[in-house]
Amino acid sequence: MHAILSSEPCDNPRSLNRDTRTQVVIVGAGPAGLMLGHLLHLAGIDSVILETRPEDYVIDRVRAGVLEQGTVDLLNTTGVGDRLRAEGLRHEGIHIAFSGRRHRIDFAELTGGRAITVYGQNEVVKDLIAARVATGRPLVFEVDGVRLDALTSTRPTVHFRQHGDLQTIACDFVAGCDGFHGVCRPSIPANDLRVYEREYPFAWLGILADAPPSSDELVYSLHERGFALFSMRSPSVTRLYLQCSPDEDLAAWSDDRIWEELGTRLGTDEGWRPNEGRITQKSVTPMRSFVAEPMRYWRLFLAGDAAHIVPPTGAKGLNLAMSDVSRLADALARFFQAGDSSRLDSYSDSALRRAWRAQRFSWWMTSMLHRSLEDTAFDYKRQLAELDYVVSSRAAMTSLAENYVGQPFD
Ligand code: RFL
Ligand code: PHB
Repeated sequence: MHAILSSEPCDNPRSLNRDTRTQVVIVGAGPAGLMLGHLLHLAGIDSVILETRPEDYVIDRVRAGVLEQGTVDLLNTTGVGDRLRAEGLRHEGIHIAFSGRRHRIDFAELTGGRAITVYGQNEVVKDLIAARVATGRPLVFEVDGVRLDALTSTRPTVHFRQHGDLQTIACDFVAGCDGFHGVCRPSIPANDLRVYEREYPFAWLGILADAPPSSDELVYSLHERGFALFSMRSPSVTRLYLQCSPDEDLAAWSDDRIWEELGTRLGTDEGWRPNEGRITQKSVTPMRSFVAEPMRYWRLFLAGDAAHIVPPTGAKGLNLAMSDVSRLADALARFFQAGDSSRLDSYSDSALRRAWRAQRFSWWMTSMLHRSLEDTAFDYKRQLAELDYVVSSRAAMTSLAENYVGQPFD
């Protein structure tokens, strides 16, 4: 038998020397896992966070950029919003562009003052890692071979390797925050899980460029040649996306070709177009809608991309992950503090309700703004008519605005 140590604050929180016992093992140090660890810490609940990738990789991964008000409120009220308040860019609207014109959707006016904040996911992750390290609680990078055991008992175990050594942690609960390709969801027997899925016949080619944003707000554009999105990360960095094929060869996209295509798809008749600059990052992201139900298997709870994926057009993925873990932390706190398991029992249903609303919105934005090879001239005309309706009807604009800024976390 191995000695069992508590995972209370320890001398070297990035390394577990002997087998450990904790209340919650959190698998994955993305936004979901790190935020859950932070919320549990604030509730006085012990956890160990395990991550396969190195710390630098987790921080440098370029992904989401749009935070809903609910995510901003969560970061602020839990004491990790200092840099977000100083550096985040508050946006009270977006532009929708088609047929050579941009149309503004005024979120603040349509939703009673709600807004979004542009702040990179990697900055959120950096802030949450700093908060975790300051607590001295374990956050272990570069583990491998993570395996979950005894999930149907009241004492699950998690096995993994660290520096080649086999380790085991005994716990009360496992939180599967390990993203779409993680091990937690596949640890649930196939008969106990129902999966709903849709793949899209296109992807996004994304770039980061050292160029001051030429618009204060995001621009979502439908062009005959496909979708394009203008976004940003800071007053000197622009983030841009182009619809491309899922098997697109990045090597075929020189910087000149990327700028030309972005100018064509985003440029307006009045002469607005993105500023160009040095491209510092290029990647292709496939698009998929995916939901696994339920989000619980006995003592395992799934949260974030481990349970659901949305296409990025609605900017919902990171926000859903944050709303899941806020709900899960509250449920775990009630269990540990008052022996009340009712919120754990309702976690899956309530998280799925929000996830399906985000699925619907993300699918709708995606289908309205992208072109498929199978689409006919009729489909394009229908898309333009839908966009025309969306930017001219107050009811339609309000529906888009309400969904985009997101409901408060419940
Ligand atoms: P993550 O971020 O994938 O983190 C999971 C972590 O688990 C680790 N892991 C494991 N750890 C231990 N053991 C294992 N066996 C493990 N297997 C995996 C992984 O290394 C990783 O560190 O999931 P999480 O935390 O649920 O967060 C979800 C978000 O990352 C995701 O939904 C968003 O990035 C989606 N998304 C957007 N969301 C928004 O809300 N607003 C946006 O503007 C937005 N834009 C985007 C996006 C995603 C994009 N891509 C690249 C998919 C734009 C793009 C291009
Ligand atoms: C981003 O800035 O990366 C971004 C913005 C809006 C989206 C998706 C991604 O819908």
